[in-house]
Amino acid sequence: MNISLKRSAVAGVAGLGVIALIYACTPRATTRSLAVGDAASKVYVAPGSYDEYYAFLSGGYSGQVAVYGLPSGRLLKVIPVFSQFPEDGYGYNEDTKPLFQTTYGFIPWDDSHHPELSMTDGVPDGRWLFINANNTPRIARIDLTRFETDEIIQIPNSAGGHASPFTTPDSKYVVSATRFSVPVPNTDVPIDSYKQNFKGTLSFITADQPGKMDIAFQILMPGYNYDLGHAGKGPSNGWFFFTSYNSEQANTKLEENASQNDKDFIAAVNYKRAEECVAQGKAKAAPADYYHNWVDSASRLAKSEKKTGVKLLSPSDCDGVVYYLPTPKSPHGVDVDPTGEYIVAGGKLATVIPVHSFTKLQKAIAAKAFDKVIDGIPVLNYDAVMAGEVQKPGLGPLHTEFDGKGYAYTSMFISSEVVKWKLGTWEVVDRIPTYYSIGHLMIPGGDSKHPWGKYLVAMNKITKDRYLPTGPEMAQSAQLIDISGDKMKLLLDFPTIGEPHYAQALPASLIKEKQVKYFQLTANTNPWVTRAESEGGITRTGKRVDVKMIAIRSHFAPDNLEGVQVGDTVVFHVTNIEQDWDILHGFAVLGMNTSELIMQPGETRSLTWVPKSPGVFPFYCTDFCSALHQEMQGYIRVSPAGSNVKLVANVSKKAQAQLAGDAAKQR
Ligand code: K7E
Ligand code: CUA
Repeated sequence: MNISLKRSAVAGVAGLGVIALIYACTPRATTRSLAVGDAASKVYVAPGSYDEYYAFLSGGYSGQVAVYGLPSGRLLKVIPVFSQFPEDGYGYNEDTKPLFQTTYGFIPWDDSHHPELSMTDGVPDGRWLFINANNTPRIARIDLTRFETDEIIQIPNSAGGHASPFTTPDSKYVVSATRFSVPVPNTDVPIDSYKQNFKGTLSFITADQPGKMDIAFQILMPGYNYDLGHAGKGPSNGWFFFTSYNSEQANTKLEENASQNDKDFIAAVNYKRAEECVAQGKAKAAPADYYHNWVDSASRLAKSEKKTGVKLLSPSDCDGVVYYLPTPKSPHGVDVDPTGEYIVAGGKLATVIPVHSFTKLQKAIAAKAFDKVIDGIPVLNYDAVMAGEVQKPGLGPLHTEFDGKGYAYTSMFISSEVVKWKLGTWEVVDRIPTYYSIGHLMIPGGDSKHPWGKYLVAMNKITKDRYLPTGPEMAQSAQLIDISGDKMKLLLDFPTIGEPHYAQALPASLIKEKQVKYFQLTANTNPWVTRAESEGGITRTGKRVDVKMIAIRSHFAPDNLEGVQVGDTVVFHVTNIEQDWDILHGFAVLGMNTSELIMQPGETRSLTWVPKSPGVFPFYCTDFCSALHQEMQGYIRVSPAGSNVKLVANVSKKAQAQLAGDAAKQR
């Protein structure tokens, strides 16, 4: 959700403003009484005990992912994805920098909204988590055996990768639809030529092979704003649904100008049909440059490749590939129920929750129940595809998830509540206030074929007084709600990082036992690996000096270096030769212009340092690793340019003996 919507929702939209303000000012007193009784015991996970679920919350404008345990709401880890992370050197060290390569150059930040778990047969399988970059459209893959970002692909012909990276039930594709329509390809045209020149794209990206993500094809769409998406499943497997707004095609003051039409559209995409058309050569080869970046698993070095060209499919060249489902008033979320029959939209300015039927959609297509055709896309008749409308659900429906027991839960941004309703009868059966202005909500597996319908996490937008105040910006928040009974119960608030848009969660048992504990030193193919002290040293190539070092409790070796000169570029390659779980070392040198390195066990990391003045500069381990951690240090001497100080790295007696032994063996 963007700021302008927040503003209009809270202060502007005709007739709703007053109600919004009333809801938004619900006094805190009533909130206290809601989390009573056995709530505390339900979220209490005793010290040393594990949580039942892993939850992955988007970090919003932090660009990262935060991992929480549920039900405790304890923060377990921040996984850096699209933003540099000095805590472990991600995006600062030489090894991971290529992940941030784009056609716009090196980008150290983005805004991430939607984490999405990989699935097998429509159920989260715990292999990967995908997440989108909203500003410079990209999709990242996180490996859940290491909780690390392994791959980032840029999406060309796109601007605002918001409807992303929702996955197909087999994880064959993740998608990205452009939020902002732009000229395709992007060229210099007057902005007010929007209607003629601006287009949307829906991108299908292959995702089932780690390290090999690629743009399979793009579908060229009318110049609307594409907002969110979800794959079909079961009977609707092979289809993808995307919401769009601004069917008015306004290019200024969208707040008003894009809220004129009574209905906008959900694009129903038959992507199996798209595959056929692409195979038949009906897509045009279009120019497009983009980067694909991935981590090589043996060296743990990120690589970057520039790609050119995409297959661009126009709906008018492939009949049956896209249909429009009319949907009231600027829809935001689109969610498909576990059976795959119902397609639920969240019309953020609508007063009902419209539900489309996949069976009726197929019938309407067969009967050609079209109201009109836009750019080769038939618009299906609203009544012909409508399964039902949830009446009087509240105000500002945004997102819906499912409990697998026949109920749906919709977040209501303006009236700040979660509304539970029954699939099929469309009756509202329960509602619970949230504090305040809820955005997404999430049930573990709640957008899949198999929800684990015990908890719901509400992620709140304008939650500004749930915790001790912290200056002009207060803590963002999520709320945990018990949905195991007939009535929803508020259990817990917990603060989040950045702005928590969407989240995903799954039972801890699906990934807990698969965790990598350390990297095999013998399998490390980094060209600068140092597997033993005897392999360390210092070498000069012109003005570049490379230092190979080991780190082990509790020393670096070598730890005294001389012969470096002002004007040199020094690259430290430090290998953590520990082969034990959770034994990490760090590395930092006085005056460096980057973050520390953190080396996981068995891993090599490289840091570039350009000394600017003569002197002796200490370096040290930044990660407390043993009782003698504070002894884990060294010095590097820097002499003036042209000095005749010899290039040396000290070698211990033990390493000398090792070297002598190796030499003897070779004789
Ligand atoms: Cu509704 Cu970006 Cu999915 Cu925020 S988005 S809420
Ligand atoms: Cu190694 Cu502290």
